[in-house]
Amino acid sequence: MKLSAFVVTAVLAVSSVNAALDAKIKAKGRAYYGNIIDQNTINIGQVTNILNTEFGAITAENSWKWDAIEPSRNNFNWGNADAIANWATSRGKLIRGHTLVWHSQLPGWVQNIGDRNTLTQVIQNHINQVAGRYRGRVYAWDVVNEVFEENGSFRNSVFYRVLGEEFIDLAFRTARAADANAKLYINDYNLDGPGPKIDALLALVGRLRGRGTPIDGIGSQGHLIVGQVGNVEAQLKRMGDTGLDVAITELDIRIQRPVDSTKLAQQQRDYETVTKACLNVPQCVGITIWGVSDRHTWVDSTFPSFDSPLLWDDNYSRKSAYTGADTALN
Ligand code: 9MR
Repeated sequence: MKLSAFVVTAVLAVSSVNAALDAKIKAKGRAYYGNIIDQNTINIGQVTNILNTEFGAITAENSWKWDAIEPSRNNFNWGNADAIANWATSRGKLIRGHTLVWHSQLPGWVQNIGDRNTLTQVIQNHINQVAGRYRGRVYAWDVVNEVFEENGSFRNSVFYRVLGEEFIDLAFRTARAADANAKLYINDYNLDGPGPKIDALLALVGRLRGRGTPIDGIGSQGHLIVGQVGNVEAQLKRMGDTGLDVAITELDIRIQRPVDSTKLAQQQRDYETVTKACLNVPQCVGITIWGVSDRHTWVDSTFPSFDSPLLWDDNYSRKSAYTGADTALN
C-alpha cells in the first residue's frame, strides 16, 4: 500500500515535470504558458485535461468580447464570461482578459455612435463594468486590440473616427482606475516582421508613455504561417527594448494544405523557434497558444486553404509541434 502510493506519487511527479509546458517556462522565470477556452470547448474532457496539465494561463476565446458581454447599452450578460473566469480561478490559472476596446465583435449600437461625449461615456462604462467585475482576478488585459492598419495608419474604427488617438489613452486610464493591479497591454497581429505596423505601434507606445498614460505591455498575437517565423525574435526584442513587458498572446502556426510530414516537421521547428524567441527576450513574460486541438481553431473557417496550426491534432494527440515547444523549454 505504502509502496504503491509512493510509486503513484513518483509517477505523477515525473509525468508533471515531463509534461507541463507551463511548469517548464515558469522554471525559466517566465509567468506562464497559456491557452484559450470557451463555451465550445469547456465541456470537452480531452481539452480540459490538456489545459489542466499543460497550461497555466487562460484567455476566453470569445466570451469576454464586447458583443458577448454588453450586446445593448448598459445591458450586461455575464453568464459565459463568469463561467470562464470561474473555470480558470478555481484551477489556479492566470487570466488574460481579452479584450476591452476592439473594432471587431463590437455591437452595432457602439459602431453607430457619432458624438464624443456618448462614446467616451460608453467606453468608460464598459471598461468600468468589465474590468471592475474581475478586479484582482486578471493578470493582464488587452486594453486595446488591433488599432493599426498594415501600413501603420490608425484603423478607421468608430473609436478612432470619433475620438482620434486619445481613445487609446482613455481606455488605458479607465482600465488602470478599474483594476490597479492588472497589467495593461496593447495587442495586435502582424508584429512578427519589420515594417510600418510595428514601427507605428512602437511610436504610439512612446507617445502614450510621454503623456503618462499607464501601459505595461505589448502583446504580439503571433498568427503565423509555417516556414515564416524567422523575424519573430528580432521584433519581440524591439518591443522588449521599450522596457515594457512583452507577450505572445495568440500563437498559432498554420500549414498550407495539403498537410504532409515535411510541413509538420517544419512546424515543429517553428514552434521551437518561436518559444525560444520569447525565452531569448528577457521582457517576454509568456506565450498563449490560440487553441488546444486542431479540431477547434478559427483557422479552418478563416483560411480554408490552411490547416493544423496547433500542438494537438484533431484527435487530441500530441503533434511534433508539441515537441518543438517542449524542446525549447528543456
Ligand atoms: O478565435 C476567435 C474566433 O472564434 C472568432 O470567430 C473571431 C472573430 O473575430 O475571433 C477569433 O479570435 C481573434 C482574436 O480575438 C483577436 N485576434 C485574432 C483572433 C483570430 O481571428
